[in-house]
Amino acid sequence: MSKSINIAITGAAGRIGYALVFRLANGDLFGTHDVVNLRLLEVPSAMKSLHGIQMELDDCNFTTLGDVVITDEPEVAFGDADYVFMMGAKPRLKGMERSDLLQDNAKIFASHGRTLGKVASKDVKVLIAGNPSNTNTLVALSNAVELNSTNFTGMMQLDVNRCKSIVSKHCGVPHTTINDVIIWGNHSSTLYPDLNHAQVKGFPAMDLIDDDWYVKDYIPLVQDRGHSVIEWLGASSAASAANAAIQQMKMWTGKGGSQRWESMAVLSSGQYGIDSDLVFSFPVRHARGELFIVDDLDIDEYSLSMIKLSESELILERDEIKHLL
Ligand code: NAX
Repeated sequence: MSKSINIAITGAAGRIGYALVFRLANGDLFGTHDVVNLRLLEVPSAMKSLHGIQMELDDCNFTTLGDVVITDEPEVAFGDADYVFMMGAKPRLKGMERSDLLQDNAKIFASHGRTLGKVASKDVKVLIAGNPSNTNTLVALSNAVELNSTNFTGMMQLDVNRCKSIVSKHCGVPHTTINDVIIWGNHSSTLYPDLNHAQVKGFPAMDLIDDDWYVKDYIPLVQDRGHSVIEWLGASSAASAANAAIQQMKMWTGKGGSQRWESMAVLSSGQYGIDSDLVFSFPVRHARGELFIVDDLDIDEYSLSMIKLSESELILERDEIKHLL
C-alpha cells in the first residue's frame, strides 16, 4: 500500500530550496509508489516567491505529489512532519562579521528546534544544511527536547561527493568505483577529506595516490570547492547541494547508499577522542533503521592533527552560541 509522507523544507524559496522541491515532488527520494506532501516554510518577505513555486509545482502535474502547503509559520510547516530539510538561514551580508551570522542563524535553529520537538513526528528525520550547519544542528537538537539527538544530522554528503569527483578525475576512474572516503569535522574549510581507508576499484586509494598530491592539491581542492564554485558560478552550490541532501536522506532512510560507510555530521559521544556534545562529521553506517558511527578505525598522526583542527573550530563556534544550547 502506498504511504503518504509529510516533508517540510525551510528556506524553500531559496536557491537550494528551489532545486530541492521539484525533485522531492518527482519522487526522487521515496520513489514512485509513495505520495509526498510538501510543507514549504519561508520568512514573510519570501511568501510571494513561494506562491510562484507552488504554481509551478501545480503545473508539473507530478503523480507522486500530494498536497502542498506554503507558510511562514513553523508550527504549520513542522506539524506531523516525517522528514525535514532545513535550508532556511540568513546569508552572510557585506560587512557582517562571521560571529554575527553565527548568532543570527543559531537563533533561527533554536526556535525551529523547539517547534520541531513540539509538533513533528517523534520519528522525524531532520537534515540540516543552513550554515554553519554543524553548529546549527547542535543548536536545533539541543532545543528539540522532546526528540532524540539521533533525529538530526548535518549535511556532509556534498563534501563526500566533491571528494569522490576530484579523486575520480585524478585517477581516471568512475566515481562509482570509489568507496569509503571519510569527511571528518566541520562543513567548512577545516574539514578533513580522509582517503586513508578508501578504496579505488577495490584497491587502497593511497596506493594509487601520490602523498604530495594528497597533501598539497587534493585536501585544499576539497576544502575550497565551495569557494571555487562561487568564483565561477557567481553563487553558491545549489543543485549539487539539493542532490546531496536527497542522497544523504536516502542513505539515512535505508533506501539507498550502500553497505559501506558515508559521512554525516552527528552528535559526538567522544568517538576518536572528539569532544562530546559537538556535531561532528564521522563515518557512519546504516543498519536496522539506525545510524552507527564507525568507531574502530586506526587514525595516523597526520590525520589526527587535521581532525583536531576542525574540532577546535567547532569548539569555538559552540562557545559563541552556548547560551542557546
Ligand atoms: P538562499 O539565501 O538562496 O536561501 C535561504 C532561504 O532561507 C531564503 O529564501 C530565506 O528567505 C530563507 N530563510 C531565512 N530565514 C528563515 C527562517 N527563519 N525560516 C524560514 N526560511 C528562512 O541560500 P541557499 O543557497 O538556498 O543556501 C541555504 C543554506 O545552505 C545557506 O545557509 C548555505 O550557506 C547553506 N549551504 C550548506 C551546504 C552544506 O553542505 N551544509 C552546501 C550548500 C550551501 O552553501
